[in-house]
Amino acid sequence: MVTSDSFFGGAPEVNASAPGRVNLLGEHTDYNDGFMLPVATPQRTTVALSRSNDGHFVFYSSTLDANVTFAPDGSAPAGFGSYIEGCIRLVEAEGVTVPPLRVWVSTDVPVGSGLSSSAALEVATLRALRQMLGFELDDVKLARIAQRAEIEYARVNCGIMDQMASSLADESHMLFIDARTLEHRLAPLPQGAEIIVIDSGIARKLAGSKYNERRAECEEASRKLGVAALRDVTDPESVESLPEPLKRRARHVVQENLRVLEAAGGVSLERFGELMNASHFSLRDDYEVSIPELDELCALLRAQEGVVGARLTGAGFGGACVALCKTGHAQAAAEAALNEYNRNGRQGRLLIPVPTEGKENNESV
Ligand code: NG1
Ligand code: MG
Repeated sequence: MVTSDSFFGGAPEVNASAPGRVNLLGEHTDYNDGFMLPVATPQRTTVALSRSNDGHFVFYSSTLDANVTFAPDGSAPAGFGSYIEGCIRLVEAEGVTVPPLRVWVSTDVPVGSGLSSSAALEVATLRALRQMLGFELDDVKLARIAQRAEIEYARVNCGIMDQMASSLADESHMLFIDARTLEHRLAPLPQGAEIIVIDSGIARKLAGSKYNERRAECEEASRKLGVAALRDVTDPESVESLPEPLKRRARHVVQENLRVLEAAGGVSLERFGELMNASHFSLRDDYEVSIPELDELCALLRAQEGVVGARLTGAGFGGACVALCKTGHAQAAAEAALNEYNRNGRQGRLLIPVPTEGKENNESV
């Protein structure tokens, strides 16, 4: 593995970082112009930059131990380089001159677990570019450019939640986001709350196609209801007139937005847990994006002492579950749920609270 010092032959010119995110409530609402409540992860991605002296762009990922090199009029091959190249090209499109750069990336945000390592990479890259080149870019505009990098260069048709969260959230607050206006505010976590995130170990292979299918179903439901987006449904009963499966898809989105608005207004830890459970059942039964492993993992988490609610987080079809519990219970609850879940050869793993090496070695047996 190449260290930052050896990659740059000394210290880089600048260094910036950005977190991943875990969404506590408000799933499949961002592309419906709705509301959500993500929190920043303790895991972060760091991007270091220096001007290149051979006229080429060189990107190195210490996590993948891979690098890409290309000329200024060329482009990065598909992979981690396209996220970085997208950020550079879109900053250039804003009128900023970007010289050929050496870019070093390091992350402890798990890739492919639904904690949005891609948004962390985009936001950290844009922060590093802003710092090095000194252009004006507020944090909301930065999130928009990051989202465009993902859509146009990494070819993932994502909503705005991940990039807004990575750009503006912190670890000890929820970030309330209105995906239509991009209005946002930090809201305190329910009093006495601790977060648990466990990766189910099931990769989200179907996510691409089903994700887009759900987006299309929501658009069709909006058309039939005569609204611009499901966010605009004012009478929740009106969705019941839709044909199947649009009725259940729309019901999920409309009710999920109501749950977020209630939670963002400030509720007890117990009530927040109920809203998370309701979100999971709605994602399972109406939106149909859960899988048996996520249902089981959530049920195991709910059964632990101190846990008030659990749900799948992210798009579904695999990936992670998030739970809220009373302060002081997270470690024990997560370990107990994981031990049970992993009994039949499953590969579940704790993401939050972040396991320390020592703890993993000493306590997991
Ligand atoms: P995940 O599954 O965490 O990557 C995806 C979308 C979000 C949002 C959620 C569902 C991407 C990159 N992100 O998140 O914008 O729509 O699903 O709430 O596709
Ligand atoms: Mg992503």
